[in-house]
Amino acid sequence: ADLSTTVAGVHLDNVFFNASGVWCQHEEELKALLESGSGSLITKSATFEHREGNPSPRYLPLPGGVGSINSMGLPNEGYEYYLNYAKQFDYTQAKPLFISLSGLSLADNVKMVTAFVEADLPCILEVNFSCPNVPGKPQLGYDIDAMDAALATLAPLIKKPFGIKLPPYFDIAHFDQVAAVVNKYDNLAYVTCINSVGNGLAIDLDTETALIKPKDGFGGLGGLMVLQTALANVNAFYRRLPNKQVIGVGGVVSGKEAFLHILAGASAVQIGTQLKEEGPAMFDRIKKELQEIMEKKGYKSVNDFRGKVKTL
Ligand code: RRO
Repeated sequence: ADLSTTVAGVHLDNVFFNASGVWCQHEEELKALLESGSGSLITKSATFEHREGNPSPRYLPLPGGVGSINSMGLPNEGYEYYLNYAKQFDYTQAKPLFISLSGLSLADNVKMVTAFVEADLPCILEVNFSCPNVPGKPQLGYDIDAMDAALATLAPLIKKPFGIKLPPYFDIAHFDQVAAVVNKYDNLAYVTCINSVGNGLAIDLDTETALIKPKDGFGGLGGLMVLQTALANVNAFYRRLPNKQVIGVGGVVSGKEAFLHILAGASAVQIGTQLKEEGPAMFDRIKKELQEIMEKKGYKSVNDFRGKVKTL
């Protein structure tokens, strides 16, 4: 079966890539993604300056395989590192490069975007409006007017197709309001749904202690426990953004959840927690599993079932 797709005008040999933040802070990790079975790769969200991030422990898988909690706090090498990576990237090989930007202010996003635009590279920018883990910095995606103002500045600067990373929403009115903003910007080509479910608290029973150190133990939840929230967000935006695309992320551990994301409307599927736990060899396994499901069901390509979830 054909797992290829197109996002923001670029071709991916298969729908899978890493969720930004996982396996993508340093060149060695990005190299492993390039050599893996993924269809693409995206870099760790960049800030204007290098950041160490929050104190450790700051990421843990949760018992029982239900998912993970993280409060990384945006550790990254600073945008110039990723700009240099994008400049030396071999665009003749098969995988397109996505670059995630997460400025701590609109001014920082403007400076970073401007530098990438001036470099005139064929990579695709994904602006992260949803980091839940920087103390004192609320997620922009939960302030719809601020998000609109940021897009009003950034979309004309970027000019070509780009994407944004959204937090999960839990109310139909919010789906409507966010979609109305997103639909105002023609070159905003896709939304990536969802970032981690912000500010959960994982506690160990025996020690009666929070599992991670930053923010009194509060951190973003990912993995299987967020699957249905992710599917709802993918489908809500798929239905409301007829001229745009959705990248699905959240709760994908096997071919089955990837199939469900595509059925909900995803044009590509990113994987975070499971990639962190299993490593890049995961991509070959999950491609095989998705292919087996498609063959059993008689689907020849992902276009045959994308967005075709039935309702009662
Ligand atoms: O670095 C992080 O703490 C982080 C980011 Br920027 C994000 O967007 N989502 C997340 O779960 N962690």
